[in-house]
Amino acid sequence: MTIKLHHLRFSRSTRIIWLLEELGIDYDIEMHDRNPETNRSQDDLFAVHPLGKAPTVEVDGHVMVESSAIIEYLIETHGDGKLGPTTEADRAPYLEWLHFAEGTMGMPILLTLLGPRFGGLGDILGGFVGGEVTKLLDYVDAHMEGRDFVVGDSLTGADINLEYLLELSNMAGLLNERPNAKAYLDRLMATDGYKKAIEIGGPLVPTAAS
Ligand SMILES: N[C@@H](CCC(=O)N[C@@H](CS)C(=O)NCC(=O)O)C(=O)O
Repeated sequence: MTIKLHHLRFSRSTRIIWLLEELGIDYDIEMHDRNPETNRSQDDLFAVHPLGKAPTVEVDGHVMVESSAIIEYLIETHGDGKLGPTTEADRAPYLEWLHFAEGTMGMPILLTLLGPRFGGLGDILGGFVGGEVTKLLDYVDAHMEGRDFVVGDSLTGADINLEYLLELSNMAGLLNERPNAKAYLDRLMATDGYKKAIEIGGPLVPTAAS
């Protein structure tokens, strides 16, 4: 049964296009647009899953949401040994980093980017979120010192999951003083798989040309 990815333009479902391209497996893709006024997903995505979130993937008879779970499942069941940890010792850090992206890092980064659109986060929430963002990005920057990939010596699903949040962080200038994280992001964005994903799904955020 063919895997079907529901891709919302300008969103983190781009990372699943990247994953599927790297895995080299057949898939169908259905494009969904954001509501031009609210920037939220619309009825066509809610018709697929009650949360109306992207990515949503139809796979093995299940309609699946949550990037980290989708990445873990697709690598495990359709990966043919690709993009997972290459040693038993890497398995724990691989799962940790794979889930760190959406589990701990996602919300503070997203709130930082969305805050200005909603009149700012205010002193209390803004202080909490700002402190988290500093801690999280410093952690990634320190971890990437002397490493090419977040775990092991080759690209894994954990790198693919992290890239989206690092790219958004970089757009907000948050990697300017974090050279290891910035160099890591640059390397990820230079991969053929990432470039192919952007070619298919479009950029992560609207640009003048899109
Ligand atoms: N933790 C979820 C977050 C999913 C999510 O919030 N996706 C955004 C796209 S970046 C979305 O669907 N936004 C549209 C909306 O919520 O209306 C994941 O990693 O898949």
